[in-house]
Amino acid sequence: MGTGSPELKGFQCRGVPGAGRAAGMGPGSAGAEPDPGRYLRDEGSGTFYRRGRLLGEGAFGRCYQVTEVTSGRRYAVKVIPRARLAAAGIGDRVERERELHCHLRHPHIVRLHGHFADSGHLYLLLELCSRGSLADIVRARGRLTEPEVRFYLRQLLSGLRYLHGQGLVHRDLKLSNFLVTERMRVKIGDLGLAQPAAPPGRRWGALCGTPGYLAPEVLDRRGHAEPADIWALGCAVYTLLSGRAPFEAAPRPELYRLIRGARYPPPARLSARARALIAHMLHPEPAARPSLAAVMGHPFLSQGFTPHTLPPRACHSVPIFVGQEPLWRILRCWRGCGCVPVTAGRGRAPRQRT
Ligand code: 9ZP
Repeated sequence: MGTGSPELKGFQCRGVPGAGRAAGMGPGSAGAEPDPGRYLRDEGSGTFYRRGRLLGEGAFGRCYQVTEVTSGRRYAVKVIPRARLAAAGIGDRVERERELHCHLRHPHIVRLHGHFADSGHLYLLLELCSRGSLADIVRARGRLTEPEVRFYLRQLLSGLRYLHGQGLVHRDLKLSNFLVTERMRVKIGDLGLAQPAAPPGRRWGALCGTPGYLAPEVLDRRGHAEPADIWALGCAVYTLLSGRAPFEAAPRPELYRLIRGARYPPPARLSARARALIAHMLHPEPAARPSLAAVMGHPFLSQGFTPHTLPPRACHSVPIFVGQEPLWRILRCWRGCGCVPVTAGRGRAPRQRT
């Protein structure tokens, strides 16, 4: 099969510089091997990439870390076997992701650097976020502190404001799509389901997204617009702060009943502001949910302490904040210049800091 086959029309070097036809090198390049070779080659630009470790598996294929051989630059690559593209809708979905994504540029949206293809696979070359996802962090930590959630949430809101400003709804916001960079910044990834907002009345063929984070109007096919992203973000905030998802019933009908009624277990040990924000974001009526600007201005975000940075250790253990600075910054400053940093008064300290 050549790159000119109909389902691969988007993979012929449109839009993204450096992309083009490619040849998988090594054992994986022979015929329809399921795995890509040890080296990947973008034939269009002649660039070689060394395949590193498997990062995970997605709906369409595997994700690996790769290193561009000459520059040493690292990327995450999504490897999609051509065989999967033949399945109903998959080719279109991948093509849409590529087409939408390659135009997006924002510090809190994962970058799509390019794409290429060889005889067996398509490759999406994505920005590497070396500290994994917020799902990984919550798994390791149990739950996060309110200052940390403010830190991540501000960045996610900024990325989402950009996406919505482009007329796009993400439609699959969840912790495993929130990726953390080496420098502890969070970015929204996986735009495979992103679409222009669908007004009420327009019906979708299939329910898409992650079942536990689907908004009531999405379940009932009453439209899939920006408020559905706010709902999913509310589910993410709940999960970050409490360590469990708000809607978890195993059988689907029961899960959907809980979602429609916005009936979730009251999150334990949260500040009143956090509880109020979650209740507002998880309102069953989409029109009653806050806008992005209203979330940004909510007392949970505007009145609590937000750290400027987080130490990488926060991926594994609770960061200690002394006054309004994380301990590591104070210690670093002590070591460096013998002074204690002056903390900017950014509102009252939160009640919950565990
Ligand atoms: N996770 C284990 C703790 C469970 C990891 O080790 C890990 C490490 C990563 O980088 C070293 C990483 C993800 C998990 N990085 C990363 N993953 C991405 C990604 C960017 N960086 N993406 C960019 N766009 N979409 C995402 C997506 C596909 C490439 N992922 C991952 C989501 C799950 C697996 C890969």
